[in-house]
Amino acid sequence: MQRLQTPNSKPQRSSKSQAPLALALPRPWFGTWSLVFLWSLGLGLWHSPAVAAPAKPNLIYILSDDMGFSDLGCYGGEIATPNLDALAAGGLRFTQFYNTARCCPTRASLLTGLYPHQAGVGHMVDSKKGGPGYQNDLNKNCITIAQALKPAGYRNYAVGKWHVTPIPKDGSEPSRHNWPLQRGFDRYYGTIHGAGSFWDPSSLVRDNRIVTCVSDPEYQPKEPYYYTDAISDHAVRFIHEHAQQAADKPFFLYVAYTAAHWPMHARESDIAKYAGRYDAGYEPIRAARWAKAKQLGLVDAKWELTPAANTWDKVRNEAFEARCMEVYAAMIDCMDQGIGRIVAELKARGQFENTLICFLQDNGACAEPMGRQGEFKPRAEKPSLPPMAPTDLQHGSTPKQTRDGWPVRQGYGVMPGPADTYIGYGRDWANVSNTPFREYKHWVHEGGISTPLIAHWPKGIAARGELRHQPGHLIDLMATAVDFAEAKYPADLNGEKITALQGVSLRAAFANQPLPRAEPIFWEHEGNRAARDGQWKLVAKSPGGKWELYNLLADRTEMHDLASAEPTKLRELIAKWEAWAQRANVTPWPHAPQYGEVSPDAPAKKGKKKQ
Ligand SMILES: [Ca+2]
Repeated sequence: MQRLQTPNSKPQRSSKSQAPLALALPRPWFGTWSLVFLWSLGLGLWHSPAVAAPAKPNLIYILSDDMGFSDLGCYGGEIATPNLDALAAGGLRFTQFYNTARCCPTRASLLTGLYPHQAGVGHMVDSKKGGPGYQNDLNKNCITIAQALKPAGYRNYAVGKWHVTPIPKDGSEPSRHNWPLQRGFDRYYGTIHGAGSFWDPSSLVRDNRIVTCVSDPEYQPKEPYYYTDAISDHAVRFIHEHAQQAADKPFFLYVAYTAAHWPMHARESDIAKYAGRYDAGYEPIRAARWAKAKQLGLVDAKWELTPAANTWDKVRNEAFEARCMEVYAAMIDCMDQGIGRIVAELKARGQFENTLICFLQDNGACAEPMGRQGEFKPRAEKPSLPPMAPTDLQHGSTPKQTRDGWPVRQGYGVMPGPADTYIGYGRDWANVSNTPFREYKHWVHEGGISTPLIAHWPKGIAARGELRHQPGHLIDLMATAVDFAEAKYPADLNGEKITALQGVSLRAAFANQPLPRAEPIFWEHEGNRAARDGQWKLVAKSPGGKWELYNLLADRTEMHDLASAEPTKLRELIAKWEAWAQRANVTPWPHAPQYGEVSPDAPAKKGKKKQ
């Protein structure tokens, strides 16, 4: 096992005996600030320009991981998300906002305002490379929102999952060329890699320094470490420190939660809130979400609900499946509690009114069978592996053991939640999460790419609790940031040409006007392809799959393929998609078959099932 060695390594103490430095940090300030507040009132300084909020808004973009369209309470779900629901009630909910169907491409697109292939991240950072669109590391022809906003006077903070540059899994020294601090952020706390234990995340980094959750002297919570809370605590900390160090400047804060990506890990106190909630299975939950989404106006009652992925009577182990969803709900619940703490800190600093908060999800719900296919492994009587020193590192997503020596277990029936389990909640609950849409993470049918977007900004958005139906995409978030920050998106930087912005500012949609988008929105991931042009959607599944065509106004659940009935529209959209694929480095792609080609090995596989 590799041991962490950095110049900043300190002598280690056990987490239990270590003073809770981080959580203790904000508290002394409350007293101090109360005194300052009373003093300033007495002297009539409350309206002093020195303490006035900066005119430019702060921007907070919050991204969650692997969640479905209907999980949040304000999007039809039964999971308790009162803090996000309150932001929705005080702001806007977009009903047709889109991501790119997968972790890395979504982050690359959100951060740069480009389609992911234009930023070099057409696939995952640890997958095989291809042409310029598939170097799978941010390229030199893109900048992040932080890089764009810095010249406009912003300080920039990032917390949580980064996942736009590779990090070696063999423990060799990583290149930091695309880490947040080299990409315009002033402070960073989070994980460079994409997934891992919530109890002991791998690739954990503070600024440019690799840390472990138990050896990091700057953050030792009173409760056992849990990554979602660590992300929330650091978002709060950065807002707090900003007020202390740079109150005259606006800030951009990027908060990338890993909830509710596998593994299903959550605090027992949060899981307990959902005990028994899912015992009746998929059907009543899905039906309730569909009904509530219709009642909220998020979906059209005329659309046909897609078929269910499974029925509860076919489930092998009901207690296990119900527990998976209880933990999933608890993960989201905990994230929402953290967002509540972020909001409270903004209010305490007088920044809530002039901060644009956007919340969205990075891809549709996840059907990957992580940890569910092997044989059930019971927990041993006692830990069977050597305990880890606080500076010991485990690399990659799936740890072999917990720090106190329990082997990490997978297999159908392993009850998720604790640190010695590594389980996904599976396709059938993902289908419920994506109510009412088809498909999942990876695919670009509506279930893979549809996300809530909550936008809240009391000073900048007049509407309260309204819906917006304008189609939007991740590429619009850079354009929105540049617009409201009064920043200039550069044509070149350090001698490198910067690819032109692809999105449009959401300003018009905030005022309930149409977005001035000149061309369709496009997708490609693993050969899954789509274009959205007004009410029309062109979409195909797999590199060799045939094109389908849907009228989303009448049929957003993609149940009635109009490819044969509307050949002119079909050809028009295919031509637009092909032109985009060429200019955006989508083709040639690293998947087989190449776009437009028949798989070369198809005839050779006689007797095998067809693609
Ligand atoms: Ca994801």
